[in-house]
Amino acid sequence: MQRSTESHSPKVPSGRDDPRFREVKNARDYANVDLARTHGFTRSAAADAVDQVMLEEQHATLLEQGYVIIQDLMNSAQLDALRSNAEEHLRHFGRNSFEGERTQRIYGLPEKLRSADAFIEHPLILAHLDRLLQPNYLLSQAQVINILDESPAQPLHLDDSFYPWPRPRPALSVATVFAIDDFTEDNGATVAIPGSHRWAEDRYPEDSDQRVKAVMPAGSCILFLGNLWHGGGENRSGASRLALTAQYCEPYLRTQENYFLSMSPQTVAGLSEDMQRLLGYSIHPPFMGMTNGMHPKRTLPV
Ligand SMILES: O=C(O)CCC(=O)C(=O)O
Repeated sequence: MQRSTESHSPKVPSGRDDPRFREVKNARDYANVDLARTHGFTRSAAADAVDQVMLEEQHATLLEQGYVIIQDLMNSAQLDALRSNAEEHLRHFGRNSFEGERTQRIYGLPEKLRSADAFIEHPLILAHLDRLLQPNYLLSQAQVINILDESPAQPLHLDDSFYPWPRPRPALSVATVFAIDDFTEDNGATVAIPGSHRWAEDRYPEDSDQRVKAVMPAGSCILFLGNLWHGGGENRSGASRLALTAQYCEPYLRTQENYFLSMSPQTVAGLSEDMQRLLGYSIHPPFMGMTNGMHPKRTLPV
């Protein structure tokens, strides 16, 4: 028996005057036309309110050195909340010398630790990212890192080296490391090589290169470009060093953590606009990130 197709026939737009119709003639139109229509970059109102003079000074330092240390970003209540939430998850040690055999890491923070949001979406950090990356940049990964006493230094590395464009080039990602404990000379403060974000592909750190330790009080942060050589420091202090790191990448790149799998839609629906955007509930024009031809936010429960 032949089935009737009448009820399934699509509504055909009436022609070029139909507001739903967008003409795409060539590659340039194709890249600029918002085929997903509702991708609009929802700017963070809090990031817009940041002191622009201070932001400009920090930005200039960041571009010059490849990093900037920003003090007093988080208050003691935010640090305490993070510390107490993290405690129950600090069970695993690194699986290799890069992660650190005497280093504990918590992955998947946006699902596990609500107290991490205040670090990940800090308005000043977002204001910096707005200057460094394209709209709708993504959270690539976020971790709590606890470097235990007697941990050797982590190998120096770049955070965006797995994207296969030869250096020198602009950074494809940007990272923070927040001090939850004070970072001191001997407890594993992040180590960076100033200016190394300008190095070519075939240049590697030598002993003679200047190294800087991000010695800073708890609540401060080192913000750095993904093409800067850096690593966790050696800890010989007799105590552990707790930190939170978040990495952000251009909106057209694959993220390190897959938040679509590690986070339930119910959890995402309850998050701020900024967090939703960072977690990939956005469109990079013309339609990267769509779900069934729609804006991915339309998949979230209301
Ligand atoms: O713990 C730190 O200070 C830096 C960690 C880091 O760079 C990394 O694990 O990729």
